[in-house]
Amino acid sequence: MAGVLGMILAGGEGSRLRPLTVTRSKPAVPFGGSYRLIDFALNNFLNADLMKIYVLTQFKSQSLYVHLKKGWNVSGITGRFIDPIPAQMRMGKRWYDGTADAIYQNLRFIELEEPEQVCIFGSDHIYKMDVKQMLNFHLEKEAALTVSALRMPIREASEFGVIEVDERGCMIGFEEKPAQPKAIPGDPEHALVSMGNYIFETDVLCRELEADAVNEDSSHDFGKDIIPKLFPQGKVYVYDFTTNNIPGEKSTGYWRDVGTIDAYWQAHMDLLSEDAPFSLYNRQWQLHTYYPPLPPATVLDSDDCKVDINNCMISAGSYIRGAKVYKSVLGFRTNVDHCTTISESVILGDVKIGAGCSIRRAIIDKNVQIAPGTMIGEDLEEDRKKYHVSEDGVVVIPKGAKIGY
Ligand code: ADQ
Ligand code: ADP
Repeated sequence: MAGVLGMILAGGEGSRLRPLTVTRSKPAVPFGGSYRLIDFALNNFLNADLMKIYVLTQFKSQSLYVHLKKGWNVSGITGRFIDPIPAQMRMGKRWYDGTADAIYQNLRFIELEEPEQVCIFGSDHIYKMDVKQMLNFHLEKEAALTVSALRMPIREASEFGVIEVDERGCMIGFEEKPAQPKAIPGDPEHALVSMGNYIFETDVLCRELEADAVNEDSSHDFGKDIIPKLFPQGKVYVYDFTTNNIPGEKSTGYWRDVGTIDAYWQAHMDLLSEDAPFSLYNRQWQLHTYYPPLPPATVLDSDDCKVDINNCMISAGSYIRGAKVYKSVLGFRTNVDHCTTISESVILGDVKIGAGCSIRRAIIDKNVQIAPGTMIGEDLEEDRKKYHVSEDGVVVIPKGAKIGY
């Protein structure tokens, strides 16, 4: 992987994930108790031994910076780096337009590294992919660009780039977020969609970005502009994600776009489901992250309530006394007091929940304090007056809120 450079697009605003993205960019959103969304993309590179990575940030990047500095610092090891690049207005007084412009404004860093291939990956999905296998496919095909893809139910495909492919895996059609997605031939229920991960030959990338930059009709986006222009030249190939093998696992093709509150909540419930399609426990594919210096979680009875916990993930530093917690993910330093019941909820951490509360189908952001006796998720009509409630009825308590005080 010596001649390969990784560029991670981590500037996503994540407007559909509000209020979780009010203070932080989407890749910095905590996930699964101890991780942040960007960790999954970074681990895909780390586990493939690709360790020259630039992380391109734009919106509200401070907590992402802190996470990278504390958890992903590889400085001092020759030939390895994970360096955040802030948006610096190198090409004039403007932020990045689209994703292609984000790379174009940083072409200088690619030129300095002189890689043969550049892997441009998004950072807001939950999945495991051995990037080396995708690179081998790219090299075998002698592709100019390889795009990874998977089958998606056709009713959801309008949110993605929809691909047509020939029997050799060569791309013969591409439409970014079409209103009427084309089905896979012989499979009317599914479309083949782009995962937003690209491996480019460096010379092709530089050539296409230079040409795109002076095209006034372009929105400077890979999906909208670069791929539609490049694929008719016959050198863009499509990598079937379901052929990617993760050591120690059967391929499930698990890939989740957690772009909405409901998808984010559901991906957590997936972690807790029987026969979970996404495992955090594979020792052959360790999921690295920043882990704060905290004691193990403590769970104990109180004088008046027996603690009862089932099907939960509880992060370090948590303290649960006499509470009942079911099918929930609790982040670092979650403190739950006696006679409180929590179910089907996601707690991001640094949260204090008083005694006698009832919390159902909720997402509770960091630094929240909930007063004793508070009900959340019991009466959605009431909750809607005070909190953000998703389409599927998940209540979200924003970062730093003091509820019931
Ligand atoms: P979108 O889901 O619309 O489509 P987009 O908003 O372009 O994705 O974001 C892609 C990645 O780039 C994300 O990781 C995001 O955080 C990051 N990003 C967005 N704007 C950025 C900016 N200005 N600077 C830096 N990073 C930025 C894309 C493709 C589709 C494909 C889906 C898969 O265009 O074809 O199907 O991803 O989710
Ligand atoms: P997160 O909620 O994403 O975990 P933290 O509370 O851990 O964020 O903060 C991480 C870093 O981001 C800290 O350095 C903090 O000072 C900074 N930070 C948090 N919120 C904001 C904000 N609204 N504006 C600027 N910096 C912030």
